[in-house]
Amino acid sequence: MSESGSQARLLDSIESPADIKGLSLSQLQDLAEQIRWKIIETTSKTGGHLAPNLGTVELSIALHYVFDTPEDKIIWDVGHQAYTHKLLTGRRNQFHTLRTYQGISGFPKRSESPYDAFDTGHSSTSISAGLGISTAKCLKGEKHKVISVIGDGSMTGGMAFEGLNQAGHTEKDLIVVLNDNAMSIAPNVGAFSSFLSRKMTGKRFVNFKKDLENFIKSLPGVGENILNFARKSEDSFLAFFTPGMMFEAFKFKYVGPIQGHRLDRLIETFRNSEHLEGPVLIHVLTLKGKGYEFAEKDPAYFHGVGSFDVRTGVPPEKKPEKPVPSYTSVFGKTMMDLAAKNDRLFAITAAMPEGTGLTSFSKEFPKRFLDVGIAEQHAVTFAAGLATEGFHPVVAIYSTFLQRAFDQVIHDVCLPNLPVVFALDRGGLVGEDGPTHHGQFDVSYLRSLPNMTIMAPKDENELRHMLFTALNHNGPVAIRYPRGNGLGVPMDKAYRLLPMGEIEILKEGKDLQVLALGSMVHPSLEAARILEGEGISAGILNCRFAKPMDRRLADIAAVSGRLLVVEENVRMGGLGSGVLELFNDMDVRGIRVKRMGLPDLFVEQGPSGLLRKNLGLDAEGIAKEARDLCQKT
Ligand SMILES: Cc1ncc(C[n+]2csc(CCOP(=O)(O)OP(=O)(O)O)c2C)c(N)n1
Repeated sequence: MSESGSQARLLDSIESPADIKGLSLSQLQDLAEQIRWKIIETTSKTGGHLAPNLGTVELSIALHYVFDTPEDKIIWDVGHQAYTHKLLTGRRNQFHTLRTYQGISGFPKRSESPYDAFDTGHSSTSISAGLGISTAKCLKGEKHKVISVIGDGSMTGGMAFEGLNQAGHTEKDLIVVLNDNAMSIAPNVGAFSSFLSRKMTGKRFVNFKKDLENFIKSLPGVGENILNFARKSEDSFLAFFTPGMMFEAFKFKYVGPIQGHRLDRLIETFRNSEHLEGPVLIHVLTLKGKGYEFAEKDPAYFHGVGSFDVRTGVPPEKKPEKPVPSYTSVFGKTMMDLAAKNDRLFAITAAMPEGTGLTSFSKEFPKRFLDVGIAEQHAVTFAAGLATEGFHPVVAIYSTFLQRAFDQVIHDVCLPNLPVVFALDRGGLVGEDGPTHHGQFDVSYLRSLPNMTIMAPKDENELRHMLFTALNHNGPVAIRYPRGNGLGVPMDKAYRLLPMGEIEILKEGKDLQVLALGSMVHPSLEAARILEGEGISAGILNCRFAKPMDRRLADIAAVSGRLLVVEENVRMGGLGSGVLELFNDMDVRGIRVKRMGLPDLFVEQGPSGLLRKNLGLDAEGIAKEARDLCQKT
């Protein structure tokens, strides 16, 4: 595809959805092409959720064409597919700043625009939020429409069904648009997905159909008529008896499936739905990556990408001095290695096989791997069930998404003290996805749980030993590690059991001790080198375990009487708080403790390195705090 100069003018004239209301169908189609191009061009520089957005161009145009936003509310589930919505709602001129530091967000944000009805980033929330908005509007006597747009992947989250269940019960006005592209990030999974995409072929479907036909035939009076109607074509039979049936059971009026790249069909359907009362579900079929051949061919890769060359779809060539593996890939390889020796090891992901490094594992050990869909709560309790039968499940999950399963971690894993390992990828700042995705809180939210052990490796080699240690421990363990590449350290051949709860002393020091957790260990070592040049002798302690804590810490820190605690987690309730609690419980006196970590706010988006620097969580920042601590005491 390419963009001509005359085409560019149409998009350039759109300041708000009002500007598209008077356009003809062919102008709207031109606009769709221009928007596609703009999204490809921009994400090729900024990175972003390319494939999901290419699939929702026509859908977004049609919604804004028919409905009167911002009074009518559109809630985008996850919100990773809302770029067209952003372009149509006054953010065209800032679009080049997408996902950049201080630029516009990659997700809807109420503080960014009155057209963003709800802040999103985590999945499966749009039906509940839409229902809340609809209920409020009803109480206020307002008649505006509420539209929740949710993908088939996000529909696998239990919360979506909780919303459907309530919507059907209260019969509130709500339009749910199901954007069905048969993909989550990876191909969608589960029985619901088969239902939607009509994979009910072969023996199972034939049997199902036969049983259904016999049943319908037996209905006195009406059976034969229904059957004739349903038999008109195989297609209508399927449409009649599969997705529609299921949503109608939830008391939704089902409309569809609609071709999601046909603007005329979408517009007509949305117009008709405006007059329907109660909950309505419009089933729209789209193609993930539509219009960009590389994304159409590999929608999983282009789900969320870094920068790439538009002509080839390939990322710019970076020539590393030596290849450094990511923490994610080291985790994935270690899992394969350990699974080969331990037939009780079982790996679980919630719709992120690639993101958590488990794709190869899933191929090598298909019976001991499960992608549960976007269902973190289920993943945790499913793991707990496995553990009760002597298995050793590893739930590989991003730190930010485990938040959703907090009660399951407490009630189903920690309370019965089951040996479930949580591999928390992306612990700490994640960069351009911003506050919805930073792993800011895990140490705080896990530290208070009885039986829980929390580890954080200083490098990718230690991650391997931690996983090995965790799998030899008879209780819950969380290992949190950062997004991105490791440090390129040599990898030990043999696995080692790390002494539980023990600090590793990396460097002795007489002026102060720095207790660093995970990603903060190496910047602390660097800080020690800076300080050395100034005549300050800093001891560096690799904390390794945020829980249990090493009671020897009091003696180690007593050497200098100064302890600086550094972590990439919120200070509140984090490792530093743990140290203060420990010292208080032990009645330790005479040690000045200073805490460094993330502040008590949601950290913005931007390159992680820059964000850390701004927050003082780099070598310079640590050295500065160390200096202050030495001067003040
Ligand atoms: C609670 C939660 N878990 C995981 C994710 C990561 N995630 C973002 S988008 C996505 C897939 C969504 O699939 P779908 O709703 O079908 O949208 P599509 O990308 O296919 O358009 C996943 C798993 C998330 N955002 N929230």
